[in-house]
Amino acid sequence: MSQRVIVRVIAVAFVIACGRSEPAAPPAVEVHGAWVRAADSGLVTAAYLTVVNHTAAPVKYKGASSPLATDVALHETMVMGDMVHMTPLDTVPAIAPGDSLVLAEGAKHLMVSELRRRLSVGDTLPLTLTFADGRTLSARAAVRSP
Ligand SMILES: [Cu+2]
Repeated sequence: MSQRVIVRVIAVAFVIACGRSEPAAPPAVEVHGAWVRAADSGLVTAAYLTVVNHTAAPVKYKGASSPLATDVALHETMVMGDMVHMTPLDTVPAIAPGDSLVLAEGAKHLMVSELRRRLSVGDTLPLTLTFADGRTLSARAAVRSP
């Protein structure tokens, strides 16, 4: 191969590399469908959402917080006969690759304590989720009627 051809091959490779538009990297861990029940200032409410793990490694939920609440804790609702109990969950299993952590009515949920202001329908509640690997995720939960 002559010197000239090599230069040309390199130039073409350079053009291809630069001309290719970088595809948007898929979000590694995503929050879907976050919503929270409307409630008055000072009260307790519940938030629901789904965390989807798109990474190749398990992701472990650690905690959540909101600037509009004193405390945000993971709870589980359990129905025993006609009694409904809620228990704080200190730990949940890691979310496997491709799997989700689903927080839904009558099941796991985020207990949002002592709202610093009223949450009205149409409003949003900012939430920050933290994970064991140090990753944090921001979400805005849409306020829905109770
Ligand atoms: Cu609860």
